[in-house]
Amino acid sequence: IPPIPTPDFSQFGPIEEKPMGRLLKAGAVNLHRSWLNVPHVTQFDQADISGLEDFRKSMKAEAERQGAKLTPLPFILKACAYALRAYPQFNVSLGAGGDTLIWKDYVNIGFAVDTPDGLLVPVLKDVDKKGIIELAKESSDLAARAQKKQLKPLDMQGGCFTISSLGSIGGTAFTPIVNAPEVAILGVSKASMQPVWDGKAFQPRLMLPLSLSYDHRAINGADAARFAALVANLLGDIRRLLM
Ligand code: CAO
Repeated sequence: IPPIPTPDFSQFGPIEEKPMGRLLKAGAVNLHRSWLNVPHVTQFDQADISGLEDFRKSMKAEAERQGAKLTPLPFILKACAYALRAYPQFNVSLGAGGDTLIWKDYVNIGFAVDTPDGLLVPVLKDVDKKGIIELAKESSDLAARAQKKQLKPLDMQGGCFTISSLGSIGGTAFTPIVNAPEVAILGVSKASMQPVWDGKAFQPRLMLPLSLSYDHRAINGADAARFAALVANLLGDIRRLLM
């Protein structure tokens, strides 16, 4: 790879060169490795979360009494766990030689946490077996420990899939980098009210943008479209999670 030139920036204005922090350096290595090794494609979709938001808001006080902050994240975790079981080709890693697939019969999902020192990805274990309140509590606890640099190595290992949620900040879509050796990652952007045609008229609906990046060596585009559509359908009517 041709190196990027580093001119003497000081000839254009004042500068200061500082070492990168440990976390930033580790993140840079991981992201660069994934970017160079994985042929990425990103599939975009959107979920109508109008009903989910009504339900979430109606459950917030009850969740708080149980010690949980109910954000959209635990519902997204649950929908992804369901989709990973429905489409197990997303719950794989490529074998060392690149000619085998390692299929996993467990569903652990990491989620990106933005900290002042860089990105951390704690992993929730057995997401398919846990309830929404439990997932809300565990994800808040892991995010809080990530902020305080109290995560243990085991808290960040064993992930099958990652969620990167920028929904509390903004944006309409982005192209997340697969967290290899996982083969897919779901980016979540900010939900917004959109006019949606119901066949007779436009209705105001709360739409959540989803960006699913995947390793095209392991997953084909049609399956990615199916996976994203399933996640969108599950979030559109969370009663489907019981089916
Ligand atoms: N659309 C609209 N609002 C959203 C939303 C979405 N997609 N997702 C969250 N929100 C809302 C929440 O509901 C909450 O509002 P209420 O208090 O009214 O319910 C508010 O935004 C704040 O949410 P939060 O940030 O406290 O909680 P979270 O569960 O959404 O996110 C965490 C937790 C750890 C994922 C988040 O704090 C974080 O660090 N995100 C950044 C991840 C990141 O950097 N990714 C990039 C990686 S690649 O460089």
